[in-house]
Amino acid sequence: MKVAIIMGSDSDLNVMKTAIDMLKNFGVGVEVIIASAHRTPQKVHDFVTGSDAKIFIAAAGMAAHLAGVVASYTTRPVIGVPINSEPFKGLDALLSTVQMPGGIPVATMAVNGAKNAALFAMEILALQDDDLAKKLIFYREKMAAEIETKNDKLKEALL
Ligand code: RP5
Repeated sequence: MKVAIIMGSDSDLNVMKTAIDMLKNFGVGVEVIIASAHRTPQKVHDFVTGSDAKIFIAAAGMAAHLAGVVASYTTRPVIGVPINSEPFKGLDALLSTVQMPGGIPVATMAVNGAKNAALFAMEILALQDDDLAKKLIFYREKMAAEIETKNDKLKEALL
């Protein structure tokens, strides 16, 4: 297992499924658990300190301290995904995740930024994995080709 995804609640799975699927599609090992910084703090501690994951992705909404707490237990990279929820639409989780005090970094993605969390995790892993680096380059090329196809279709439609 290379990447561990920790979610504060099962209600975060809807967003985080994108990251899980993406990591699996790229052939990266992933473990997923639900553990809350507030509701099950001991579980967060025990999981992080016992895990062999190279990178942690922590997703939480509302007063989203999960990524910061995970980062407090490890010097491995922690990527935070603030989850959109009512009534503040993710701004609460964004600020809770991104505004870390100096010394304990969390690489914070956009609100609901599960896709970029997976990609960023793989970019870190690819520093020591040439096959994964090639897959990421291919992913970018495919994305660029899709944009060109859309551009061509737009031009045709506007002629
Ligand atoms: C956070 O509180 C979770 O990460 C979730 O985004 C939010 C709401 O949790 P539930 O009440 O849906 O379990 O800890």
